Amino acid sequence: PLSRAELVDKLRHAMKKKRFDHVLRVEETAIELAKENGVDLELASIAALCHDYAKQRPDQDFIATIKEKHLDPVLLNYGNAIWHGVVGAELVADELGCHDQRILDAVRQHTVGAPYMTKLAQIVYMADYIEPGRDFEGVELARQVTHQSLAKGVALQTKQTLMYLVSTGKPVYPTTLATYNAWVPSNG
Ligand code: DGI
Ligand code: FE
Ligand code: FE
Ligand code: FE
Repeated sequence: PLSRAELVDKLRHAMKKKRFDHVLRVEETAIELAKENGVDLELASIAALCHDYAKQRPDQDFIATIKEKHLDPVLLNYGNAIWHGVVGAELVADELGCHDQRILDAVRQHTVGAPYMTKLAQIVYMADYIEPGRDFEGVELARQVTHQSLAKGVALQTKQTLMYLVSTGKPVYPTTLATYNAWVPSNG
């Protein structure tokens, strides 16, 4: 497996500086959340660093991967927002040589979540949402809630995301809705 330094070097070349700086802030936040929740710090670091690896890839790379790996064809109805995590995990495995399923699941689930998420996957999902560079309305509440309870943070983000998608008429990926049903009614 790659060392953190090797990984950071690859990431620096895989994305623009603004995205790379976001990735480093997600790592920093993921490590904080890992300390609070008894999760391995190195796993949190590596998963956070990998989460947006594929964000700046052309659509064609994702479309080719969906076809070659016979991933769910429903994916073809979506775009980069869904692909960079769900399909991006395949590129993390193939191109970064990361075959740790715990890390790949966290990358796969970082945008759409999942009905069952490990603590590590919850941490990456939340660190992406509350890292110090985020400044949407309600982010301060999201930070407080997440440091209080990771599960309540997951529920809050999932509910906010679904409300945003519905209010702007954007298509909801089926896993996003399944995440809502699994997390929101029980952690509202
Ligand atoms: O990659 P980042 O910008 O750091 O963050 P992210 O991977 O969490 O992506 C967030 C975006 O993804 C946000 O604009 C909402 C969008 N998104 C999340 N779930 C869905 C979705 N977009 C669509 N169309 N459908 C979804 O189900
Ligand atoms: Fe992302
Ligand atoms: Fe996110
Ligand atoms: Fe991100």
